[in-house]
Amino acid sequence: MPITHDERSLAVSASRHGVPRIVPRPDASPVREEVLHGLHSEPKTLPPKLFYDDIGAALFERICELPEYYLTRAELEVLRKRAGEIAELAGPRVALLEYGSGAGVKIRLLLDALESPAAYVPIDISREQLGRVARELAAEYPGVAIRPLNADYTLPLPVPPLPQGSRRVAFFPGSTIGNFHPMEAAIFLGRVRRAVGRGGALVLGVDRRKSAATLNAAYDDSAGVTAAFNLNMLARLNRDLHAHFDLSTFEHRAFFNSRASRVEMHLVSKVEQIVKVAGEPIYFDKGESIWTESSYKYDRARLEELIETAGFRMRKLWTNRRRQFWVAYLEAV
Ligand code: AVI
Repeated sequence: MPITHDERSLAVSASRHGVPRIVPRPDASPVREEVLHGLHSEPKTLPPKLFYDDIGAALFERICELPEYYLTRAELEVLRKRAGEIAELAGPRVALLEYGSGAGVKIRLLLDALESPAAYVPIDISREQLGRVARELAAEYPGVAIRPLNADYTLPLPVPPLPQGSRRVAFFPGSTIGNFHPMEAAIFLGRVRRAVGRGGALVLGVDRRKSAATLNAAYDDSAGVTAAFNLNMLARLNRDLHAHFDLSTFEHRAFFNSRASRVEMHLVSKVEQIVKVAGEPIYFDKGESIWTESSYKYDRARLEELIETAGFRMRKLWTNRRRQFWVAYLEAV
């Protein structure tokens, strides 16, 4: 699972006899330079895409079921209620592109509601999960061309050829847009805008700004699953990048930064120490942290600003009963 890719490391699938195939990539290890650059920065950082090796992807599935982590349930509530409206807006024979397809739960709601969907392109960095989901969907939806793309979707990527004349509708659920800095979010959505083209659309999930207490609990759950998810990043570096992190000397910390409107996740060193990473010594003060993730929370004004900057127009904005989460239907302008 790469954290960056080039043309060679992109694994584009070919569908043969309806069975999606993922072409093996030559390089599946995290990129040393990006990790070392982050660990030599001030403050120290690691990119959140490193969370999602196979263990991290499984831990994230568990997070989505935690009582404190309301995001997934709130979004599913909206998608279940509005799938028919989304299908009406999208029209027939749509080619769906999902950025970060994960376990493939939400897409089934759209595939079931859409009229004769033509194609589905799941894009994900977790290769094992992508292959499994693509195979399952190919069996369940034999009329839909499944074209999995094993890639880091935060970077520019080539979209595989799709059925002629089909409208492209992108799907970016889960409020993963919140994991981008707002400026990067606009650049990323601008790329999505270009991928869907004129007449295309985007179904976007966005977490709403809310009380610090609710947000802090969602990112520091009582069962410690989010802590395990965060610490797995170091375990992964030990496995894949010959790092020597002693996980018992780091602790998970998550809090809502109200001024920046984001939840921050950090791994804090409990002791002064030097850790060897890919052959290089990294010095940690006691209490020094590695910033592993930001999760920006949007109010209406900020969301509209983001959407407009990226070249979309808001056609519909739905929320769940408890008004925690938005699903937006955006049209490319
Ligand atoms: C994937 N992403 C939207 C999650 C979030 O809420 O920012 C990742 C996550 N991090 C901790 N818990 C969940």
